[in-house]
Amino acid sequence: MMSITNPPPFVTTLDIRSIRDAFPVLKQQVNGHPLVYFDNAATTQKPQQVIHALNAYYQEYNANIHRGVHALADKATMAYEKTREMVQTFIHAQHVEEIIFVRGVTEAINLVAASYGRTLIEEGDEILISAMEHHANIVPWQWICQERKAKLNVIPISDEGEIDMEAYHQLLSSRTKLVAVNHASNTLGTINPIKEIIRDAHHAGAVVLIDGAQSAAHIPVDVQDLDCDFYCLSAHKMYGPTGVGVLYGKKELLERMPPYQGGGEMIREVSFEHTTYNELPYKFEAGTPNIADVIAFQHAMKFILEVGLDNIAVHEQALLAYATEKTENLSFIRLIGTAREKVGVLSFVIEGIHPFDIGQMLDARGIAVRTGHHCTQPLMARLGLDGTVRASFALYNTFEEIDQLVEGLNKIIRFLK
Ligand code: C6P
Repeated sequence: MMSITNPPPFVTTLDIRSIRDAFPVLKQQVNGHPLVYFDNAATTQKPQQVIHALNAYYQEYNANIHRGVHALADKATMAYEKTREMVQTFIHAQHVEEIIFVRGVTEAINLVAASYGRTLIEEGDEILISAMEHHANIVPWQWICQERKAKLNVIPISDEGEIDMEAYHQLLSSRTKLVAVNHASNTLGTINPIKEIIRDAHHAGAVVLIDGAQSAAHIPVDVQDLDCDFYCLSAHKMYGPTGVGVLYGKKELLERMPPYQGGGEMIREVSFEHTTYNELPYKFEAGTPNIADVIAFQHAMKFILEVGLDNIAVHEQALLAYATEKTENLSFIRLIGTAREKVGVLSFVIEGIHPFDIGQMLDARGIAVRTGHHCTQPLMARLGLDGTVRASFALYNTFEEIDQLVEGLNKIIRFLK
């Protein structure tokens, strides 16, 4: 990964023109300007293959899965289960039944909190999160700590936006039962040293959940090598559809955990007196799932693998290095999040101008960024900020688009100051 003090040359190995061709949404004008889409940490755009897969399901074989004996049900079930196998390959899970489909990272974390947390966290236990977590990796743990009379501890971060590993080691103890941190921060871009975090948590006897919302489309993930206990993904941040995510969990843990929701599919046998549960992964997939979007997600992963995660990382790191250099040279910009290892997220503030106003003025030039607290209010409080402007990059972004962002910022400043 890139080090900001030692950036790689601004080159790419990707054929950006043909990649961009696959994304119909990028071909439009917004407010009279060609769209520059820099809101990829919120959600990425979808390639034609994914859109086509959604259409094909509804036009050709819409049917409920796992239940029917007819041809359409069979075809839909096979396609749905093929995505599970592809996720297994994508994150290198040992068993296919360790892959559970959920709505996204938010639901994955809520599932673990409700199931694992409610049964295996006890009074006096501690849960450890970092100061740069998304609300989705804070609120469910607050609830469990209140309910189970456990304590929520927070690992501090440096001003640059890196986890304070010394403080982490001091906070870890035999009372720590669960550590939940993100692989990469949505607000700062920081890539956290999760392998070390996981190893040390295991030494203390804690299980580890990794929020992979901002990493899976940018960094190769190998859950066996990481040895994490849970890993969470959102398909819509990986060029796939909204409403689909994955909870990976180690089989032996998932087997010990009670179901999260009751209903069809998650049962083995039901009487009015007693219910027994289905095997993994179906124990955690109650009701009719988001069939079309799960199937289409397969095509998003295929797209990523065909381009190659290593190539994607090189391209996005070059974009980040270029954008960092260009914006660092603007006297009015203060970059927020200058960790040594980052994904393609550039957060910044401009003294005296509200991030929302900058976002609106960039939008008037066709440039889409996100502004505000990015669902990390405690992080904003730690940094003493109300919010930031965030440009987040994906594999279809170009150096010219970064030039347009810089030109836009210069014009805003000339207009306002
Ligand atoms: N971050 C952003 O613009 P869902 O909404 O369930 O797909 O993902 C939630 C989530 C969890 N963790 C991290 C690190 C995230 O970045 C997100 C989503 C978006 O930054 C929307 S707030």
